[in-house]
Amino acid sequence: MRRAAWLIVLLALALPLASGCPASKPSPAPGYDLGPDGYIPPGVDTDADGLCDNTEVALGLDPLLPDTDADGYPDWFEITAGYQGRVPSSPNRDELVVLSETADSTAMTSIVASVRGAGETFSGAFDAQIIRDAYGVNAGNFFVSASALGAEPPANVARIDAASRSFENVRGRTLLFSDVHFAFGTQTALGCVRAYPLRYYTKTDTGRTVAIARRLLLVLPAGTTPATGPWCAPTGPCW
Ligand SMILES: [Ca+2]
Ligand SMILES: [Ca+2]
Repeated sequence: MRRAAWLIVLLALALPLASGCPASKPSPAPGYDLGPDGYIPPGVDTDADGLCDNTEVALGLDPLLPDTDADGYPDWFEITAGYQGRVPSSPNRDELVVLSETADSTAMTSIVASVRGAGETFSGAFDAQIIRDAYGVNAGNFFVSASALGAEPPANVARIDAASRSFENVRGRTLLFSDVHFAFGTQTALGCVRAYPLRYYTKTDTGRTVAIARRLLLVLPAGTTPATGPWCAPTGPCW
């Protein structure tokens, strides 16, 4: 009797696996036709956003909508740049830095790093992320300079060297303020919306990272927004 009960339990556990449909398998959005056998062929991009249907279903995105969460940022961009295509607040709007596609356009973002010092020197480091379909450039192409500006409380820092982005002999819990500047300069205008993720690291003199500020540099033609677009489209076959 006990053996029969165990057999029933084992069968109940094995059946969903045998059918290939564990409870956690992502389902396509309502209205998407999986076909009679539930198979999504590779290389098909129904909404023509650069992400293949099978990728979108696997990530829980809508293969019929180029912008699943309707936040103005296309699915392909959010996935490529490490954001969440189903969360409208991602990318975080506080992280945006906006540059126009004109030679005289400049932009600045403020960085605040909270550190606890024991006499170390803390320095800032700019890092442009390289993403797919970035049209041959990244945030580094628009980077002009970064400077160490000030500290709070000021007495916790012995010396600030703006040009080398460093705060020397920091003692105690301290806020370190820096600025990062960008310019469109001589870059080529593409006439479409694009965006480049970047990081600003705060490191100790031994190279240990103590704070990371994340930013997204938006490059916009005149009169456009991420929501209105048009976005620069990804190239090549879907992935
Ligand atoms: Ca797609
Ligand atoms: Ca989106």
